Amino acid sequence: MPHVDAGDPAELAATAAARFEDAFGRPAAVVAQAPGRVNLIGEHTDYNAGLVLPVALAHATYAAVAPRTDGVVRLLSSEAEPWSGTVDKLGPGAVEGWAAYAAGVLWALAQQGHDVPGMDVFVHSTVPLGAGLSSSAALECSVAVAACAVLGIELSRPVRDEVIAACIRAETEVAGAPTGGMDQTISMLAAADAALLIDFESGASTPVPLPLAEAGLRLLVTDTRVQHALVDGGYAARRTDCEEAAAALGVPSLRRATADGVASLTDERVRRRARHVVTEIARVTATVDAVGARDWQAVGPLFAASHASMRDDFEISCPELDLAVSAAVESGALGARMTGGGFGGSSIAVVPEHRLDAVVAAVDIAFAGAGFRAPQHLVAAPSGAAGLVG
Ligand code: GAF
Repeated sequence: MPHVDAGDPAELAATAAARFEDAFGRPAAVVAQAPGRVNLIGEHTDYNAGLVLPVALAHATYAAVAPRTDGVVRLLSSEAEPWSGTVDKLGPGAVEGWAAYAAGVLWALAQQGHDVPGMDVFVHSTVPLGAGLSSSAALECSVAVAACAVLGIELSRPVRDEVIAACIRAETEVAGAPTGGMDQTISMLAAADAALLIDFESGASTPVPLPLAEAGLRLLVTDTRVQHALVDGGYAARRTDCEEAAAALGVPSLRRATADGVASLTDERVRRRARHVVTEIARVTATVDAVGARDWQAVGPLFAASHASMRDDFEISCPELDLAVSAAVESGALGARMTGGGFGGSSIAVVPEHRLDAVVAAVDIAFAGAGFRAPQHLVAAPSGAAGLVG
């Protein structure tokens, strides 16, 4: 099956270190990795104080880093233009493009009171870019973990929480993507072989074991290769609609909204946005229950309802995502839905292992028939959290 390989962590870390040394003429002090993610269910609920259920991928970003004494920051990537600047000019408005995510992390760590020195950074990633699989958070978290090591900060649980907060500030304030925190949280707190139930009201996160292998199931992720960008206006507009709904209902967030309340909203678009959020939060709870009961059949209708809600009420799907979902279900997936921020990006399907090749082939044929660009697939292996490598 053609798919995007996660690669071997030791080899990828060695590659990042070797490219660092080639580029900067000295060895890296540390190499850190941080995973991308795929969300099982719970979309656009994080910034509504709701529930999400993401899984960390084996696909990750590797950051090789060494400190400098002159306050200069140099950022290199195997996939993008180099950037350089100084540690006192890394904040909002000072950096653009991919470098804003990495530089923004150093800025946010300094804002937290850390004495951040200049740094040389080389990043190398197997997280598909612009595929809705959290390449931005993987970049942020890998740089943050490496920077903490350079600063001599041990990666305790409270430090992981600080790193999450720093990465969210980098993304929202420096890169300008008004995202909700799910991606940074799963990258820093994931547990292997589990999804993570994150409650954005209480702040609690609970691993939900995913015994997929014992059920003969795999998680198939299909990247439609319709590039999505969270700095575009669609994501922010959805967020504004949700805030408007909460304000109209007099609740602090849509987590506190009821179905009756939502039905009473007079603005039709805002009502549909709120209905998506309220029903999606309920679907997260139902999915956790189904997974806990090993009732995988129950996941199918929940995924279907989630996808329909995003397509019709939240209006963040696209023809390619709709086709990836319908072709997967028609060819044997137990359930499929679009995943992530939307406006392109990826779908996720729960597929019996013996149907995996057939589902991939069916999606490929459907895309070719529709005249769409060929999609890319990967099998998500629920993986652990960001950390140092070696
Ligand atoms: C993107 C955002 F970064 C997340 O915070 C979340 O809102 C997601 O879209 C939608 O569930 O990944």
